[in-house]
Amino acid sequence: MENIRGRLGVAGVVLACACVALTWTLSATAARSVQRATTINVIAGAPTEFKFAFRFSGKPGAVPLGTVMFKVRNGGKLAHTFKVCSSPGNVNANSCAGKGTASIAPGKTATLSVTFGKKGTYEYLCTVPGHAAAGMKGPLTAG
Ligand SMILES: [Cu+2]
Repeated sequence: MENIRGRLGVAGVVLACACVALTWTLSATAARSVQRATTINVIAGAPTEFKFAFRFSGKPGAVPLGTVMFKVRNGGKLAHTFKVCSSPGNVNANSCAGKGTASIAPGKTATLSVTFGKKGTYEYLCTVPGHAAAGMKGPLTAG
């Protein structure tokens, strides 16, 4: 009887260790996938007030499929937003359905996470009335 209890105790310790190791492995995997998301720095209001300047790591205008984190700094003198349209195709609209930042005051920064699920050319624009029409828009090619 003593012997069985002893064995169960050892099995319990081994199981506990396995659980800790598994938990550690899962959290390490999650952290790695978060780090893998591409970050693209964007400056609103540059090089002129109604433009966006991007810092792409690869080909200009190209974004990878998957999740992209846009870090948008307002380098202009007016408030701006940064929005990415959800449907590829029309890249010359002045408004669209999509995901965008709230208003970003001059000198402030906002982040926008966008998941590009399929290949295509997606429009980005500023949603402040008149800004996209004045030139604050352009294409991003995913995939
Ligand atoms: Cu704007």
